[in-house]
Amino acid sequence: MKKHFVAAALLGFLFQFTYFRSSTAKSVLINDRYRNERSLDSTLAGSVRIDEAMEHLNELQRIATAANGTRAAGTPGFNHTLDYLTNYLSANTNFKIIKSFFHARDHTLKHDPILQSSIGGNVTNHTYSEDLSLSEFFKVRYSTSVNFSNFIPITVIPNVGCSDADWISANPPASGLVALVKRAGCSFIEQSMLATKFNVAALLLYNDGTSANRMSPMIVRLGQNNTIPAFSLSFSLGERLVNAAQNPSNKASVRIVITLMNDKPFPIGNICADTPTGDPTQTIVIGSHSDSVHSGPGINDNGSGSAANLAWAVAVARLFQTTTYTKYKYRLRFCWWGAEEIGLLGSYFHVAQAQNSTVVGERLTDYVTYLNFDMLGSPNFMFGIYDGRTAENDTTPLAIVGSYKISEVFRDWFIRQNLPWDFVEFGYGSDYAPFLIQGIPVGGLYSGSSEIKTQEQCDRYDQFLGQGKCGMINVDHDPCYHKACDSIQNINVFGYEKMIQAGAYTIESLARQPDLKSWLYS
Ligand SMILES: *[C@@H]1O[C@H](CO)[C@@H](O)[C@H](O)[C@H]1NC(C)=O
Ligand SMILES: *[C@@H]1O[C@H](CO)[C@@H](O)[C@H](O)[C@H]1NC(C)=O
Ligand SMILES: *[C@@H]1O[C@H](CO)[C@@H](O)[C@H](O)[C@H]1NC(C)=O
Ligand SMILES: *[C@@H]1O[C@H](CO)[C@@H](O)[C@H](O)[C@H]1NC(C)=O
Ligand SMILES: *[C@@H]1O[C@H](CO)[C@@H](O)[C@H](O)[C@H]1NC(C)=O
Ligand SMILES: *[C@@H]1O[C@H](CO)[C@@H](O)[C@H](O)[C@H]1NC(C)=O
Ligand SMILES: *[C@@H]1O[C@H](CO)[C@@H](O)[C@H](O)[C@H]1NC(C)=O
Ligand SMILES: *[C@@H]1O[C@H](CO)[C@@H](O)[C@H](O)[C@H]1NC(C)=O
Ligand SMILES: CC(=O)N[C@H]1CO[C@H](CO)[C@@H](O)[C@@H]1O
Repeated sequence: MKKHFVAAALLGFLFQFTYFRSSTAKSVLINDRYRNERSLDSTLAGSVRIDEAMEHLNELQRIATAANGTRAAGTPGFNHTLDYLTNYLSANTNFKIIKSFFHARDHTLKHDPILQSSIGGNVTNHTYSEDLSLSEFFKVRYSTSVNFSNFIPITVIPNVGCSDADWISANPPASGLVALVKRAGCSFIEQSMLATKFNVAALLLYNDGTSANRMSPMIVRLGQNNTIPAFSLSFSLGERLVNAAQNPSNKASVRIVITLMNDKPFPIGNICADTPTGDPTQTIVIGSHSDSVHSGPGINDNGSGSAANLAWAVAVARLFQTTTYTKYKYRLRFCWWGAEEIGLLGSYFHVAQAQNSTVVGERLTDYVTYLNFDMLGSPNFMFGIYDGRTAENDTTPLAIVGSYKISEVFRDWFIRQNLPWDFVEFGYGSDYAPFLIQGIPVGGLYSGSSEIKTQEQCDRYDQFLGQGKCGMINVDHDPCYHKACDSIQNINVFGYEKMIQAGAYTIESLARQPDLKSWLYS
């Protein structure tokens, strides 16, 4: 018997939480320490085990450490993560495991890109910043890498570069030059496809300055199949270059350097595991993402969601093996999405696949609801619950009602457990987005990243948790968000355990609804 003791004194200032883990407990269906279902208001919450989730996180940390400190999509650490998830699921559940691969490109920059202009022999380095209001130019998603060995002349595309005629009349001709194109009525993708057709060396898209919010560089996303380098420019830089190019004696030209982590399309896997029982035409999907950013091991973001998802799946499988636990009326589908960090690619792909499908159980219409679990173990955590009402502009009114009902289920658990909670707004930041856009009610938990813990929040958490237990005021919920220090040390085990229990409670509550569809969609 291997016993081990984990003391998580997190960053030296947060909760201390100590627990035992006994590996023999694996053979026991529900060990006594966790059979406090009444006090947790849920059998599933009582049987899901934090020690198992921590074991998964330790494994993800080992995978990252052995693979250059990252589990980003396209790296060996990502593949090893998928292998770990599938092996664990096959060894510990009788769920049907589906792996589906798709190709994607990573547009993560290795370092800040460079744009230099030369006007009348004067060379200027233009300002790059991730803050658009400070930036003269900005990266473009799915631009290719490039390193100009010298300055290449600019040509200004007449009108707005939305038709062949505009490009044909460019003087000098665009071929081999850098094309400067204004934001227009047509899409950036259409402009980039014409630029490709006319063989440019690079494409500079600039804002049109028609209102105060059209001055800075734009967020531009080209097609995944794009083959040219591109930047977006502020209105003022665009204007300056256009004016300079008007006078041929200026020899207006630019030098561009863009270095991406991985320029080539590479295969990415999604994994889903289905309960063998339950109505497949009324499926509850539970998802988290399996990749990390390049810059770190991603143990909280979003290893904590992945590990919790695995712990729930195994807890459900274990309960289903008992005779006392009635199986759910609905099928559960646990999924781990690839490539969330480079644009929610895995979940979008899955939803697109489901929209195409005519196979019973695989169609989008078979999905009743989606629960998203991303960051759950933030060191300076909040008990964040997505507020369904804030989904208003991303979905249909019906899905808002259902999403808010799910928010209430989560909230009720925290209230019953005498724990604090916060409602947080849906953004566009995680894998719930493609489901919500399709009108599927979604819910989920979020322990916080780069928002700070406020005084008010801290006072409220202290009231419930005990004086001095709230964590750090005016400090980020996760100071290691997207950094190398997002390691196994970056998990608040107390907060993480509560989030895992809250998730289990909600999964079980939804799965036990006598008529989930009408409850959600009424
Ligand atoms: C590991 O990371 C370093 C620094 O980012 C990089 O130079 C090196 O090529 C990487 N090695 C592998 C095997 O990916
Ligand atoms: C990851 O796995 C896929 C599919 O098996 C494979 O094609 C790819 O080369 C692997 N990537 C790495 C970095 O090992
Ligand atoms: C180049 O820069 C110098 C010094 O700032 C300035 O005097 C000159 O007018 C500039 N030339 C052009 C063509 O902009
Ligand atoms: C401009 O950027 C280049 C490349 O990063 C650098 O070598 C050069 O010193 C910079 N020049 C100025 C004037 O900042
Ligand atoms: C770009 O190419 C030059 C040589 O032409 C080289 O010195 C420089 O390091 C390269 N820059 C990057 C970022 O690859
Ligand atoms: C490239 O992608 C864009 C947008 O995704 C699409 O409209 C276009 O048809 C694609 N082109 C090719 C040649 O596949
Ligand atoms: C959906 O179907 C279209 C048309 O058959 C196909 O081009 C596309 O690749 C499919 N998408 C997915 C995600 O399967
Ligand atoms: C959502 O839409 C409403 C009106 O339809 C608008 O007032 C609100 O600003 C929008 N919210 C966001 C975040 O776009
Ligand atoms: C819920 C949440 O915060 N998830 C994070 C996981 O990683 C993505 C990509 O970096 C973030 O945008 C999300 O905010």
